[in-house]
Amino acid sequence: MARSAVLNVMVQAAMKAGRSLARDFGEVQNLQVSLKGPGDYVSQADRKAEQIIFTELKKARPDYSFLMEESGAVEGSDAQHRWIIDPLDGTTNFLHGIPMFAVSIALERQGQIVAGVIYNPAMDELYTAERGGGVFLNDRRLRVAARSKMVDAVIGTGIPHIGRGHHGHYLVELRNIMADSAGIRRMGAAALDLAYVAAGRLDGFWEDDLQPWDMAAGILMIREAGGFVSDKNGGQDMFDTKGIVAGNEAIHRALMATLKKPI
Ligand code: 2AM
Ligand code: CA
Ligand code: CA
Ligand code: CA
Repeated sequence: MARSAVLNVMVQAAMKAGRSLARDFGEVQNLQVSLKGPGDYVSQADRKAEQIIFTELKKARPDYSFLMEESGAVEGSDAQHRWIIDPLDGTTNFLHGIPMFAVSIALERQGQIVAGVIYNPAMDELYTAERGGGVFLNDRRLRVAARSKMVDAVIGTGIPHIGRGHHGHYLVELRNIMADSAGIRRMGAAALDLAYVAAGRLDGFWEDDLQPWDMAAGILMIREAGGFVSDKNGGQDMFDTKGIVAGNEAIHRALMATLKKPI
């Protein structure tokens, strides 16, 4: 399927930032690193990638607004359109030489996510989605996995640093998913995890404490792959509640039920 002009702009920006990340990944030991919060590191590589994306998108659509992990919100004259950007999802992996990291860019129009790109330069995997147009990994159209039983399902999650204070019910949830599923994966890059749900690699995913830039592109991808995404209450308020549950229809329903179980 042909990409729209705006999706092409996003792909160019993500790949240019991805090439910068790939170069820095080759010499991570030389990067300056600082700690922003509990378990939340940032490096020159994150900032450089964000600057590349900002410059590319600003050039192509000068009026649009921005929400970026490292630089925050930048209001444009067009408040109806907003880019939501994670320049490097999986910074901890990146800094440890683990090739599970990605660039994530989403476009929101009037509060609705209409396009998304996630690019893992280490594996050269480019995920693209447009609302109503499906989701692709490189040139291949994606569908969520067909497995319908939790006992067969591999479920992704992110384990929050206890110092972030949002973990609440998390250890109980972890225990119950350990009991009900075929296995749990913790890969350390939330945007990629969501892309993996869209690709049918993970049957489901849940996490409690994510930011819009971790989720925006991946949410669209899962929907376009025929999957279900909700917040922890079953609503669509993922950005404000920070929680997300995803899978095909059956696994999403089963995950919601397991996540509500007591110990
Ligand atoms: P990041 O690498 O872009 O910071 C790792 O636990 C996963 O959770 C990554 O996708 C990471 O994104 C994300 N994450 C979201 N909020 C975080 C936080 N406050 N601290 C660390 N990782 C966070
Ligand atoms: Ca971060
Ligand atoms: Ca992130
Ligand atoms: Ca990041």
